[in-house]
Amino acid sequence: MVSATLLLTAAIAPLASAHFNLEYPVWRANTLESGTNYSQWNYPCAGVPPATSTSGNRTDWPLKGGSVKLDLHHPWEYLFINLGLGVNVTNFNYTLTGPTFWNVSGAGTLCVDLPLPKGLTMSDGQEGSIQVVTVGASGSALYNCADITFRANATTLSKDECKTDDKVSFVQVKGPSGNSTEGGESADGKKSGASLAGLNKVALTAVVGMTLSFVTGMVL
Ligand SMILES: *[C@@H]1O[C@H](CO)[C@@H](O)[C@H](O)[C@H]1NC(C)=O
Ligand SMILES: *[C@@H]1O[C@H](CO)[C@@H](O)[C@H](O)[C@H]1NC(C)=O
Ligand SMILES: *[C@@H]1O[C@H](CO)[C@@H](O)[C@H](O)[C@H]1NC(C)=O
Ligand SMILES: *[C@@H]1O[C@H](CO)[C@@H](O)[C@H](O)[C@H]1NC(C)=O
Ligand SMILES: *[C@@H]1O[C@H](CO)[C@@H](O)[C@H](O)[C@H]1NC(C)=O
Ligand SMILES: *[C@@H]1O[C@H](CO)[C@@H](O)[C@H](O)[C@H]1NC(C)=O
Ligand SMILES: *[C@@H]1O[C@H](CO)[C@@H](O)[C@H](O)[C@H]1NC(C)=O
Ligand SMILES: [Cu+2]
Repeated sequence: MVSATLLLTAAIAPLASAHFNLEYPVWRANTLESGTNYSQWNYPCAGVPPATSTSGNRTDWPLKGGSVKLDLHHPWEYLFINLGLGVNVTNFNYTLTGPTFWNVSGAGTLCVDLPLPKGLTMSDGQEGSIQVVTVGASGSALYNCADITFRANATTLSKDECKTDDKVSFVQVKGPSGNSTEGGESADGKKSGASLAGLNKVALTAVVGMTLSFVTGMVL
């Protein structure tokens, strides 16, 4: 007779080892938990409704952009982090991983400070949602969302709270034109602007360690 523990472990293991956690800002719901109807396969937010004034959580996020912390479980994936504005977002039409998306290698914690796209100015109290999409080699996508309120008094996570594991790294994936100029200024921190623009002109493929540029470049 096979023990109940073994059966349970076998049933849970694929779930626990797959998909991803959105650790910060706090996700709408734990979409890895069993016994819910949520599924990370479901566009746009795993089937989880947005926070309202009476239910769900909203994280205060800085006006110029903030931290996003993920726990990734796959050997690698493509990553899109998008922003939509409003209380009940249906259109996640700003990219925070622009101009395209990232190729992330290694399972573990990825934590980045993401500036808002150039020209997007938020005011205190405005609401929005962050959508994180990971895409596998076959094109299948997983979704999680977090609801935020832009706040003048909010800060990014501290360096201690926001650490990317050594084994986790990412590169910006090159766009079809091979040209990043269009919308390529998403990292609009004053200090990093020049170096990123320079990189964009050369090649976008291997901006490894961009995390550092973001961290040092953000003026918040
Ligand atoms: C939302 O916040 C409440 C209160 O702090 C907490 O108990 C709950 O776990 C949070 N929900 C999620 C999905 O983290
Ligand atoms: C999941 O959906 C089914 C069918 O609509 C429903 O009966 C059930 O109560 C839902 N479960 C939860 C936890 O919401
Ligand atoms: C959000 O908008 C969608 C689409 O318009 C609608 O179906 C849904 O009921 C809305 N949810 C809330 C909480 O207002
Ligand atoms: C994004 O969508 C919102 C809501 O649909 C709209 O107001 C805004 O103009 C859009 N922005 C861009 C850059 O498409
Ligand atoms: C992304 O990285 C994976 C693993 O290193 C690699 O197999 C894949 O070809 C990469 N994709 C692109 C578009 O560079
Ligand atoms: C920031 O301001 C908001 C609204 O004024 C307030 O609710 C919140 O407690 C403040 N947070 C901090 C960290 O001061
Ligand atoms: C790249 O962008 C520059 C500046 O906008 C433009 O002059 C050039 O034609 C573009 N090249 C390609 C291959 O799209
Ligand atoms: Cu998975």
